[in-house]
Amino acid sequence: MAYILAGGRGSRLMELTDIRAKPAVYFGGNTRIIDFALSNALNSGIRRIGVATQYKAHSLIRHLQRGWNFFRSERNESFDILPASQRVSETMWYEGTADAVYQNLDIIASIDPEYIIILAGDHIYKMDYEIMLRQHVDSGADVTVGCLEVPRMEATGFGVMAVDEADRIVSFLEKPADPPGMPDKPDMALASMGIYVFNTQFLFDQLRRDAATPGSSRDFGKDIIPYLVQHGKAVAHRFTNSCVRSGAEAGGSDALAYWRDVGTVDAYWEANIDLTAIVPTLDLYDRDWPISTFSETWPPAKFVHDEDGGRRGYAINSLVSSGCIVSGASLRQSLVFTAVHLHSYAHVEGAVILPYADIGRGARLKNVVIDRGVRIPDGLVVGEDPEEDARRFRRTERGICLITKPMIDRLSG
Ligand code: ADQ
Ligand code: ADP
Repeated sequence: MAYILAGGRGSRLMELTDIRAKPAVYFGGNTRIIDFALSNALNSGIRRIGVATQYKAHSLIRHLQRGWNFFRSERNESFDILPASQRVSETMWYEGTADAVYQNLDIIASIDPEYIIILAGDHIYKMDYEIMLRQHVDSGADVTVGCLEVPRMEATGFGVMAVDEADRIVSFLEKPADPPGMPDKPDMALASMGIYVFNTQFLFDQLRRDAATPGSSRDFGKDIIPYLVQHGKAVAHRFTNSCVRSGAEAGGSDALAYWRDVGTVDAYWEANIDLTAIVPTLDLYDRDWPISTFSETWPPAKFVHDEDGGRRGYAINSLVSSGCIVSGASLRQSLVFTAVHLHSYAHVEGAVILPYADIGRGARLKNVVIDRGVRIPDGLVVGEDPEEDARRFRRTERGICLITKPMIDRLSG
């Protein structure tokens, strides 16, 4: 069984997660972030899935119901959406990530899987979890923790581990201020991906023990994993290209495969814009490892180009989703989601435009993220005057502007 933690807000995405949880945030044209973990599970042969939700879960739950509700109990499959519903105590929502599993122990018990893989619903990657499960069974570990190498200075936001020759974890520090480097690569640290394989019965025992431990924050990274590194057998599973069954990723089987947290507006913009590269590292067209989703059916994207009238409608190095009408507007290095309209004489470059947005005549936009349904007024210019941009929108350090509906309303108000 795969159990996906999808309850966190992802507050560093700023206004993008004001109305939806991070796993529900749109990514890649017609998918959402959680579709990656779900598709990995499906492609790995897992047919029993639970998704724990909490923060602003409406958009996420609607997406899961529309797109992922096709599992059938008579085929021994299950798909459960598990919102925090105060099932254990009438005063407590999910506290930490471990609690988000603990509060549903009875539901997991009724499904009765032998092994359970705990996943995060907020990472972009392709991974065959069966390889991790096999390693878990072969090594006889109590818990197997997915991990990857990250630059040491970036590891402050991760659980950081040290391992012995057999990849048994010998120390684990959750979000250390000064992360320890790897013995052979002092500038790199071995970071937890926040994904874990357990024998279900063993996990149950640990969750009950943790729930009875005063002062525990009921979290995998803060409590359960550090405890098992001390008192049990915790083993690291290294995420490399050999964990991507389709083998589409370049750089040899030992090389680090594509994995992104997209936790900030900059990282989110960059990972989306990366898809417009001539050969992107993340292949969304991979038939061996499809990323499934719920997607509305719209007619094909339409481009209106009227040379005589001076309205040139075209897109260069861009992805344009179905339902879009690009009428006399130009797009460069942009990713446009479903049913967006761009009107004449608009020029857009380095733009991530979420569904149902409308880009007014003559607008000039550079390096922007435009939220769902935003109507960009005619003639608006973004990306040419940093101070003006910062006054009106959420401008990041690297100069990306996030534009949401309330920000546009304030412009005219
Ligand atoms: P964090 O990245 O801080 O650390 P955390 O906030 O614990 O992750 O969230 C992990 C996952 O659980 C996310 O998918 C989130 O949406 C979800 N989640 C958070 N709170 C939840 C709740 N109350 N109910 C349901 N779901 C919830 C973790 C590990 C680190 C590891 C990083 C890798 O603790 O050791 O390095 O993930 O990103
Ligand atoms: P502009 O892009 O000049 O601001 P419109 O938004 O009215 O003007 O669209 C111009 C062109 O885009 C139309 O002439 C038509 O070719 C195409 N278009 C707009 N809406 C539709 C639609 N619903 N179905 C098909 N084509 C459309």
